[in-house]
Amino acid sequence: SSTELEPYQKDLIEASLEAGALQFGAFTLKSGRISPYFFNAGLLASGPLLNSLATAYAAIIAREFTTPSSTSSTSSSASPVPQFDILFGPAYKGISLAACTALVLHRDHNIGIGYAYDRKEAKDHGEGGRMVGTPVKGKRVLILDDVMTAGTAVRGSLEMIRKEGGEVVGVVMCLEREEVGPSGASTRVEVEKLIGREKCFASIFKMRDLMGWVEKTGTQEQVRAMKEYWEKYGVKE
Ligand code: OMP
Repeated sequence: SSTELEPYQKDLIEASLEAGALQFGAFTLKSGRISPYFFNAGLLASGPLLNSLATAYAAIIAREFTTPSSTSSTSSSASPVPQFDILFGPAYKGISLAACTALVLHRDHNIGIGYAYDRKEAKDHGEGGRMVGTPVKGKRVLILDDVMTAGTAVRGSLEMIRKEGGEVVGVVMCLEREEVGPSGASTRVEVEKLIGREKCFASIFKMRDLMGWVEKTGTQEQVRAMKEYWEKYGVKE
């Protein structure tokens, strides 16, 4: 049932294992669920690892959130037009990821966009406020974060951006765990409804990609634990 991994997905999964960012065992999640795997993007903390990660985010964004340039075909340097103005990377882990991805989008895809992030604690002096970076007011914003499980973090970002007058047009994650929320509905579908757009969610890899990888390279026990978790919390679609 699992599909073949793209080379960039396989590379990132292998690099994550080597860095200890992807682990198999028993982990209690923010949602209280006990998971047989955990992805800690905070451990992808070196120049080469950030390069792999930001390159993968940028490739997904260029594929999913841009429109081909409409300039005349005589222009050979026509670049794709982004469907958003600002990348928003929530504190803390999203900050460096959004910054690096904005840089790679510019350097490798000729896509120039701003980036922004929030403070965990509001500042009451200087420029004040909770947001840092390019102001989101009146702008189209793409949320970029590490992992989505039950969608709590994404909902928080969505609310914050809207409060600041920005329009959220999509979400891009490194890992989509493809789980159901408390209501039993797919978290991704619920988030897409909240945003009000179809197919506005993209990720570098998903639970099912990881499952396929474990089936090929993992132990029988790992495969069993992943399947059991999937039966319990995986989306039914
Ligand atoms: P939700 O807010 O439930 O979507 O969970 C996403 C957050 O959980 C991430 O931003 C992480 O802080 C954390 N998390 C991971 O980093 N890796 C995982 O594999 C699972 C989680 C998690 O706790 O669900």
